[in-house]
Amino acid sequence: MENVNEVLEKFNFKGENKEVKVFGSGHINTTYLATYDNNGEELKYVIQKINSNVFKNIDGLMDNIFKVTPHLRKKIKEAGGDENRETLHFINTKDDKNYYTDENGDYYRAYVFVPESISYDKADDSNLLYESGMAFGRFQRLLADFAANSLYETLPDFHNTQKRFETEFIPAVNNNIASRKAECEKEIEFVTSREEYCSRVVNLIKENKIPLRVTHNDTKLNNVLFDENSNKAICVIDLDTVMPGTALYDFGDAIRFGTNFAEEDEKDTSKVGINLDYFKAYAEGFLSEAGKSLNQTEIDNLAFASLLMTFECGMRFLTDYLNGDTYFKTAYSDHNLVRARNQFALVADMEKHMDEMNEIIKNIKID
Ligand code: ADP
Ligand code: GN1
Ligand code: MG
Repeated sequence: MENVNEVLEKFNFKGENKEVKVFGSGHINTTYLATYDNNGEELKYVIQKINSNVFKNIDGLMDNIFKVTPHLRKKIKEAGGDENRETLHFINTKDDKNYYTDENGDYYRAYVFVPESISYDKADDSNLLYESGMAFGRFQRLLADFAANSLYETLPDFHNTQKRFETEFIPAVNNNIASRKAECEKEIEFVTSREEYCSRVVNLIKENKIPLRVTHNDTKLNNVLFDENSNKAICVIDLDTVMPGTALYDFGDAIRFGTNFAEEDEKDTSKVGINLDYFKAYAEGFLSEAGKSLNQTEIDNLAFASLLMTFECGMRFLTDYLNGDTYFKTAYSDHNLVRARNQFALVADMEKHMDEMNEIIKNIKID
């Protein structure tokens, strides 16, 4: 497990280390859970090796997190919430830095594990969707008065679908670096025949029809912590992509992941589809917190954004497959292709249900 024990010693943790193990199911960073004994009291910390292949400016990224989390803490406290539980609490190194660089040039950061919390890779009831919708809606609301221009853009054009199509997907197809193109002709055709989707939200931004806000940009269900006893959402995690974005990205990406009948890498695509009850539950939760701040164009595009974020993610998995798996962590050789096929099956199902999805949004009262 690399040199994680050495890494632990660099941080200001309380007590004596008892155990450390690999943890979580994110596709980007490597996450460890360390248990400490502090004079009989059990304390847990999360340590993450930040993926520096993905994130090029670690100072900028950590600076964002150390700006955003105190803001959230203050707002949560003012509203009478529990600021220690409802936002992440990062720990500095012993020499007072917000991350540690080891001799290999790898970067690590640490935060307190929220006691009695759990995250889900797949929902088993609509309440989890309602709760996560509230959590991300609230997150956006609490950051509405945060100066967006003080944030470093950790991954520029992260959800610019048009740019991803033109500058990443098409070159990946043309270059065919990993010689995998022949086995994904059908999937390539799926994307190219839907190119028109890519510019729709980008154009709404350009035309000033929807505003940029401070958003999370990676609103997967497993980026929300739940109370393991009550299943109430506690807080939003994975803050690496908090930067200016649109409400549509946050809504759409959550629907992509949380409402799929199957997990994101289910191979049997006949199991993939959108659970409309979950869609309704998430929309109700999200709009109960963020609804009042959205304009009509944003509301009118929530259903389409769900399809777009699913399409974009499928295209990113396919791009990575064509490039030889250099971005997302994979567990087996065609993992990214399996993920792409899964996302495209979900896109196709959303296309069938788009009218119902729009109708569900229309019928939600925002007050
Ligand atoms: P990544 O960028 O790799 O997705 P995350 O910050 O999302 O990194 O952490 C990876 C995973 O670890 C999460 O999806 C979640 O499953 C788990 N995780 C992280 N922090 C906690 C925590 N405090 N409590 C429970 N699970 C956590
Ligand atoms: C990655 O880090 P994680 O696993 O929460 C990715 C998201 C994708 C998602 C697909 C920084 O999210 O954009 O939607 O995988 N994060 C980054 O599951 O690229
Ligand atoms: Mg994550």
